[in-house]
Amino acid sequence: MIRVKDIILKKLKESKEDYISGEELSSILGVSRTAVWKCINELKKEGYVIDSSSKKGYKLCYVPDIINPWEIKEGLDTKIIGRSVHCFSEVDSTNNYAKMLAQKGCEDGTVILAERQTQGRGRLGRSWDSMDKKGIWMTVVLRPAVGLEDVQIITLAASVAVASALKKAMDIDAGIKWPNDIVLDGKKVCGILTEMSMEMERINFLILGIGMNFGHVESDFPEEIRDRATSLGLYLKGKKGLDISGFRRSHLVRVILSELEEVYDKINKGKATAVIEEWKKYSVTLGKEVLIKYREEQYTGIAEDIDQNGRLIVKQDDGTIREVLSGEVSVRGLLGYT
Ligand code: BTX
Repeated sequence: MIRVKDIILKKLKESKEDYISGEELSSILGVSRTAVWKCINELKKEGYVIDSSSKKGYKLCYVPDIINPWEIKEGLDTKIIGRSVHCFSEVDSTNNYAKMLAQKGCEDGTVILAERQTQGRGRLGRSWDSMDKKGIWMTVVLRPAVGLEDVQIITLAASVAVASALKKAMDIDAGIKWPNDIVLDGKKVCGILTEMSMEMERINFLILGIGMNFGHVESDFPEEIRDRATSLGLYLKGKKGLDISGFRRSHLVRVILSELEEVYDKINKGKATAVIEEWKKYSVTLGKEVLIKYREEQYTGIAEDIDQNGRLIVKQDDGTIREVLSGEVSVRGLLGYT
């Protein structure tokens, strides 16, 4: 539902350098000038800087880095992903909310974002630290037109979309640790959690949860993950001397959604091989020594390739070839595995 506040924001943005009077806003919207004034105050509380002049009206001077549907949708060039965007200041987990919406039949490409998650989830029941306003905590509901065998490819595709968005939006060269951890200088900056609902042997929907650390300083991370986690802010500062305040989460979200739509389209059109080739370009796994843990078993080997279904092909020291579809994969030199 489009709210009066959202329309006021849109009008202020359209006016750019000019003031727009309270009278004009109230007549466009069909609400009282007091209602307009209340909305302006709400926007100010959210961090928008709006100059108010009794003679000239209102002018937008500064847009904060906040997550709301207008900021996300403004300039979004996708057809499917992000047609519907839901934003919250707090949820338990955007994946949980997405699942609930998907079960109610929400459309393909619905996006859920939150400023903070109280129970952000990682894989295998682990937790995902989701600090208030410091990251992109986002889930996309997908209803792919492919079979179960391609689910893994969609997981890989999501990491390709994120890595290529980082390059396009922020000129950051990220790597992908199989299957879909995004790493910078050997530390995790983004994790992806894919969950699935099946019906009669076919995919009902996929829930693609993306957690990107954006503005964290080192002390924002819990001590136990500090040596393995990083944020875009930390990376930019250390690597390029840049301040993250020059970037907007909403812009990065848009570019991720746009890149995601591109790979999603390829998969739906049966072009999974192209996605796999792209994944290989970003890989920081292939050619490295890996430690695989799957249930009670544990072994090491060299990650040689990924196959057309997205399985990691590992060659053990004795020459045995193993195909890894799930389980815990540590890559020597990354995320604390030495
Ligand atoms: P994972 O199981 O690969 O990673 C979880 C592990 O990573 C944790 O056990 C911890 O060691 C470490 N960790 C926890 N929080 C962070 C963090 N912020 N940065 C770096 N390392 C961390 C990866 O799971 C999948 C994460 C998906 C998160 C998204 S956020 C939006 C969506 N909603 C939700 O609940 N989960 C997904």
